[in-house]
Amino acid sequence: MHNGKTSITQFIIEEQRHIDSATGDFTSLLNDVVTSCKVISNLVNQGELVGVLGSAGSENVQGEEQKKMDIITNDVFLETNQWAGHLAAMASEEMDDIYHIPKQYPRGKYLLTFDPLDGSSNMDVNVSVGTIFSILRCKGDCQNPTAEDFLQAGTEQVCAGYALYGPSTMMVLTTGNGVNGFTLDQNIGEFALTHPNMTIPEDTREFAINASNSRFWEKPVQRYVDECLAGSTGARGEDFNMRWVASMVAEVHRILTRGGIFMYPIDEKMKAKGTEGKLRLLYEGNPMAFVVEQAGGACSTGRERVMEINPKELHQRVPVVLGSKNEVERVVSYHKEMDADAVA
Ligand code: P6P
Repeated sequence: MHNGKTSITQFIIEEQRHIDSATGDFTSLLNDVVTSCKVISNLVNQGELVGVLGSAGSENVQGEEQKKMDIITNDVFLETNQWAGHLAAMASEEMDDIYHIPKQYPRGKYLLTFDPLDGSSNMDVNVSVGTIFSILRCKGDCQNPTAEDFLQAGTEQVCAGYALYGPSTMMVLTTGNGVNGFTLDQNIGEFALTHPNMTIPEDTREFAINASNSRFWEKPVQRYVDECLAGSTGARGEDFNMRWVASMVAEVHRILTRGGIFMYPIDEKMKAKGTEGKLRLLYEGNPMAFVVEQAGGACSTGRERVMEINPKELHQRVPVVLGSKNEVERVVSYHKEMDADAVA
């Protein structure tokens, strides 16, 4: 407790009591993740003062251009989380294969997946970026983990959350016992509990989607967005607002704060390329789905609950429709109608 607010350290210790068979390992691991985000926050806030903007001149496994900060923040996570003996291995958007804990360090019973700097292309234009993380139990041979050990449904997550590097740096996390938000007090370098028990309103009049892809959308998505755009003159009878930050963490945080629906659906262009979506299941879809569901929202592919997907590969992509429960359910119902018509 400091200035009358609970610190994230105290909160995590109290949370540990809700996790079966949790020992100090979980608490210490989560505190190391928090430390990683503090280091990244400092780098993000300094930007070009420390020469971290711009391209690294390389590509990640997704074939996407890597920014310098993608690599720098990935290294921060590895260095901060590899030594304490809580992890069997790590996996990240920025690494082709899983990261084995170096032999000089003990191995633990947890697995950590993360997107170290989601929306990193926004760094160069000084727009909010974030970190997304998810913690799983290693159910296989923790001394010799493989990529297959990470292929667990989102319902198996022990903890998930994100850090948002915005006007203030915040961390939002869940261990399956609701969602809580913390703001970094830069004066003392500690996160304070500022947003207890975050919940998503079941209804919203605000949608987020990259409308430049509209010509590729499937009919249910097209129908939903058209109705939003028609506003009070159309089927919904109410006007809608639109947002698109191109930073999933910022979108999800806005939705946790005031409701909304965020969509990165599968489309005809992706189908033609044989991909399932843009976002990655293990370190974007599942952690955000856990947080959103724990806050009373919903997260679907449009056809199935994201957290029930059984992953087939480490960097598997997934369509995402998440946010205010009633709006997600409406989009799902439009998919059901279309799929039923297609079969009839
Ligand atoms: P687009 C960032 O690259 C990201 O993975 C998410 O954070 C964000 O929601 C989405 O992709 C933005 O995609 O196609 O608008 O650049």
